[in-house]
Amino acid sequence: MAALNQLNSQQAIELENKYGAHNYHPLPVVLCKGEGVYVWDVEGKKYFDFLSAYSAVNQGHCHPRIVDALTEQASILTLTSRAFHNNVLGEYEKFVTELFGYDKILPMNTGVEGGETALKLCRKWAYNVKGIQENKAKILFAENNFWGRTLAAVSSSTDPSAFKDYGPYLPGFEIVKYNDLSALEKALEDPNVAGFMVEPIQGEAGVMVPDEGYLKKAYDLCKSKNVLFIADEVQTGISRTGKLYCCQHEGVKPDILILGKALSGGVFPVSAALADNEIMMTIKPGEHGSTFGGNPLGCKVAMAALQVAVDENLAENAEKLGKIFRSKLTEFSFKSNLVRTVRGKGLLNAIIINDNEKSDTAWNICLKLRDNGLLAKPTHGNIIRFAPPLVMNETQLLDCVDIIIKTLKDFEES
Ligand code: IF1
Repeated sequence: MAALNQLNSQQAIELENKYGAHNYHPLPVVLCKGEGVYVWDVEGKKYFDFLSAYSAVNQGHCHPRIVDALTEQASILTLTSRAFHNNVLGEYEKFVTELFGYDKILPMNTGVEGGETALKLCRKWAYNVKGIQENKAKILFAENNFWGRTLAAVSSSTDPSAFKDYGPYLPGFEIVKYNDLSALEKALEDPNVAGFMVEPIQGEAGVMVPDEGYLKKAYDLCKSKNVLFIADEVQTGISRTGKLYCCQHEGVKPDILILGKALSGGVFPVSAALADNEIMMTIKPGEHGSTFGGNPLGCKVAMAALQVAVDENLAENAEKLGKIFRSKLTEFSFKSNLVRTVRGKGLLNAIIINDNEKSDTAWNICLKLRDNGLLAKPTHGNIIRFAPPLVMNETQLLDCVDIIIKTLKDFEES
């Protein structure tokens, strides 16, 4: 066996298969370096990254300003726990709440912890502010949602691959059809409903973009029934869709905003729930938290990651390049039997392959894309998500469009 740090792809994959849980089915490529929009495999092949670690690397791989923030703080103070104060947390909390326009932030680590925090805030608010009877609060979720892998998250899932054999499930969760205002209006008739948690664009479901105005009307319906509108912007946030966060496209300020992934630029796990005081102050000392939540290392990284997003105008760039991407791919789809639909917002896009969900066409196209130097992965069956780092320039984007179209054409003709 080669020394561990000179493994070839096959050897690295074999180690993962032998010693790691088989809870993923990765594309067969072994990456060892990332820089900006590029990643390299252990054989030295260079790729455009068109997944960005599911929109965690919006700022590009190993952004120097973010890595510098990490390395500098890492030799000063990494973790104190919240048993004590630290000199970075307050500065971070001020920075983030002013940037996003909220009274307060509850800092956590992973996106799903952000979601869990939002739901606990919603239930606390239900009993202590709205006045719902104890243990009677209900929270609505959209069909085909995805917000993580905890038992609460899978209890709200409609995807058997996410929830099967993980029962019994958390009670008090109800499902409404996504992008369906009458379904939401009907569900809101129940006075025990305390919140509606929804992705502004459903990522895992296949980049499902709701009708223009859906978010605003859904928000208004919730307000009319004194129900919290909770936006899961773990994947759509931090400039990905062409705004700092996606609800801003419709002028909606969620009652609770959940952030993760690119909040730290993919350098360190950092997530958050943001809310104003009426909601945030329902959790008292000792009623929620986490060992690493609000750690000084993550706070420094997140401040640098957010500053990069603002300073490098990543939202405007995503808006501009996303329009070019969708128009080029849509133009191609008119002449192609392979591509049925192109959809997305900013640089969160997807193509729907003209084949059934169970087919491996999308997977095989992604293998060809890999051979042609671009990494992407299907979400459900026949949908390929395209989400490059937001630091991509127009020339690189056009090169990627050429790779994608060439690959699709070759595939169609093969
Ligand atoms: C996996 C999917 C994407 C998310 C939204 C919360 C979370 C996620 C909208 C939880 C996480 C990740 C999880 C990762 C793959 C990826 C994913 F394919 F699973 F569904 F992006 F679409 N809200 N999504 O997308 O954040 O706890 O993971 O930090 O579990 O395979 P997390």
